[in-house]
Amino acid sequence: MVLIQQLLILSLLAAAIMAQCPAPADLKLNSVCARMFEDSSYYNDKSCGGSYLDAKNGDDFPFMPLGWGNRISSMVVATRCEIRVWSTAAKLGNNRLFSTGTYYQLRDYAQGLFGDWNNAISSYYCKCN
Ligand SMILES: [Ca+2]
Repeated sequence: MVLIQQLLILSLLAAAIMAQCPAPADLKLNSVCARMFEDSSYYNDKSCGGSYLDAKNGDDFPFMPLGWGNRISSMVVATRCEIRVWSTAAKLGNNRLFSTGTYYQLRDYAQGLFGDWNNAISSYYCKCN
């Protein structure tokens, strides 16, 4: 019985280590509105890779921080927060609101008729309640 419990704990630990995307509640605890990652993966537990950019509550960026334009591929939005993103700088082009949750692959989210949101975010506004 003890052995089974230990194995269970070990496998839970392994799962926690493998899962790269932070939990929306953990971001909230750290005063992050949304965490945006440069990479994604078709394996959910390998998504949220590469460098990341944190948006704080109230962050309003019509122009992306240097080097971040058209680069974000996965994202986690904190509990009771939401982020609106635009496909063109200066809040032009298409826009979409992402509410609390984990977005493993932004390529899965349609933008306009034929596009998606992978490597497409060019402006953002993040806010929490
Ligand atoms: Ca990318």
